[in-house]
Amino acid sequence: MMLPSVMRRVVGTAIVFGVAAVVRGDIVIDEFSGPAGGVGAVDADPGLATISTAANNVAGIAGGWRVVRVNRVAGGSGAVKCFGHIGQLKYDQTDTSRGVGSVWWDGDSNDTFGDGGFAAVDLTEGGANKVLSLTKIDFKNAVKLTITVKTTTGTRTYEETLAGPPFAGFDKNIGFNAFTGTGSFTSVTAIRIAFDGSGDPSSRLSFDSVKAR
Ligand SMILES: [Ca+2]
Ligand SMILES: [Ca+2]
Repeated sequence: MMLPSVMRRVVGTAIVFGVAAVVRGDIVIDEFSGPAGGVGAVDADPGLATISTAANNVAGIAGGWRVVRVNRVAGGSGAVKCFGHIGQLKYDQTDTSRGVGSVWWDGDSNDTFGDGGFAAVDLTEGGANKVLSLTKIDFKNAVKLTITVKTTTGTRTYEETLAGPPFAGFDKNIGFNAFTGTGSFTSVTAIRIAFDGSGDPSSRLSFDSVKAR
């Protein structure tokens, strides 16, 4: 277990994880606003065993660490990339490469998701928040999303394939009650958003922030 980290609120004052919420407002998991000069994950090798992982230590995000990880698995001639420090989370398959990727927050910088976890936080803010929101989504063609939320009482997951012509600029709000599995959003310790574009070399996905609201 890592040291408690700080989540920033759009409305209200910053609090330490685990402290009872007093002020209602969005809870920001990550707005991808830094760090300046941060690094992303880039994998140009179509082999399954070659994977790229990058971690950034960022004040104010969930657990203090953001990890991005990509694996180019086939296709094309380019790299599969995932960047999270450029004002958005961007997953891209250049030159028709195919791959999978993910971004996660679990309180440490290693390449394993969910081995640790940050101090439990109530994403519902006592029931005021109902959804996990990916803001200003921009995607092209088919990308399967798998969101995993670890809690002190179990793991919840949500899956959806975004498919179709390019879409841009909408907020995707996913109700906490749409996640299957066991566990309460009142005691969240780690979050991962995985992308699978392996079936569509022309797919890409980006969004500006992840929030509970
Ligand atoms: Ca690879
Ligand atoms: Ca970890």
